[in-house]
This record gives sequence, structure tokens and C-alpha cells, in this order.
Amino acid sequence: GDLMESKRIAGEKAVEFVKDGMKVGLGTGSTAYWAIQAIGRRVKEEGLQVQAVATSVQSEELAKELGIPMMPFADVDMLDLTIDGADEVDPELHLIKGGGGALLREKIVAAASKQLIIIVDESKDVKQLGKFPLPVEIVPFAYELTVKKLKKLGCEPKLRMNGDQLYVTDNGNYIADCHFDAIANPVELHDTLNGIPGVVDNGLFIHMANLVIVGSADGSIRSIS
Ligand code: DER
Repeated sequence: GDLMESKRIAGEKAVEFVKDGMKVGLGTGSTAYWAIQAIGRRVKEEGLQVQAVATSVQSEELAKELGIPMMPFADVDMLDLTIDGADEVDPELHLIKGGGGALLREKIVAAASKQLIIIVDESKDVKQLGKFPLPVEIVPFAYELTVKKLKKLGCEPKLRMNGDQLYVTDNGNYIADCHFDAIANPVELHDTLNGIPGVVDNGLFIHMANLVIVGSADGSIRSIS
């Protein structure tokens, strides 16, 4: 449908920023999927010279399938560019990510990138973050205590399920989706959350995105930076 079209348009636009010789971070999710497809096509058709790292097992497998050369993190000092999706983007380019469960690896890779381009369909563009439940990655040990601490911050934390089992991330952790409804101060909340013992990281990406490409079904691209 239109939403998929918007994702594809945004993904392909972002790949125009990929140049020969770049070290690229590959995001995760249904929008990043289109960027990875476009990079694969350029590698195959133009012989684009890139080396990539992935932000999830899922994206790594897709990249390998497409013949995108992958490199070990040992060879990475800084990445030139990471292209990734988001669940919400606010006017200051703060993000909520983690809908796809990949927030920890995504934040590590984003933090190692000179440029972070976020690709979204128009439904992700919001005035204030928080309508989307904020994913928080927590370690399994004593997770019940960690969930109680999250609740004290004024949200309704719900452990993400995978069928009738607790969802487990690529890193062997759980995710609590925290329903805040509205997040007045994402900068402060980010640090408060990461100060809780048992919390590994959270889906707030503060001062990380350099450019957001918003695809829309009519093909028009709006970039905010
Ligand atoms: O899990 C993630 O962080 C994904 O990037 C997510 O935020 C966006 O996924 P989507 O492109 O499938 O909506």
C-alpha cells in the first residue's frame, strides 16, 4: 500500500548519499529494508564499493543475501554513514526507535557514525514523542524489579512478548515497551532511564540524527535537518 511506497521512496533517496569507499551502517526494520535493497542493487549493478555493518541479525542476513560486503567491527574506527528507520521523529530530530527490537545495536552503530540519516514514512513525523510506546532494553536478571522502577517514572511498562514467551533481543535481553502517552522532556528521560540498574538502553535517540527523510506516497521527499 501507500505506506510501503513511502518507505521505499525514503529508503532509496537516502542511498543517494552512499558514495564509493564508504563504511556504512545498515539499519533495521521495514523502511531500512528498502535502503539495504537499494545498496545491494548498486553493489550489483554499479559495482558500488562499500563495506557495511548491520544493526541486527535480520539486516545482516539480508545484506549478505544481497552480496553487500560486510566488515568486522574490529576494522571500524568511524562509519561514514548509517541509514536507519524510526518509530517517531520530533521537530528537534529526537527519535523513538526500537519498534523492531534492535535499539541497542542501532544506537551503538549510530554512535559510531559520522552521519545518521533517518528514513520514515509520514506517519512517524510527530510534534511530541511518546504516543508510540518507548522500548527499553532490560537484562533478564531481576527484570521484575527493573519493571517496577520503570513504572515509578510514570509509564505503563509492558514486557514485549514473542507468542507466549518473553521476546528476547539479539543480545539476549528483554524489552519493556513503556506507555508514556507524551514525553515532555525526552533529553532528561533518556538519562533517567539509563541510570536505572538493569536497563541496558532505551529507544530515545537524542541529538543523533543529522537528517530525516520523510517519504510520502506521492513521491515527494521532505528532509528536516
Ligand atoms: O526497531 C527500530 O528501531 C526500527 O528502526 C523501527 O524504529 C522502525 O521500523 P519500521 O521502519 O519498520 O517502521
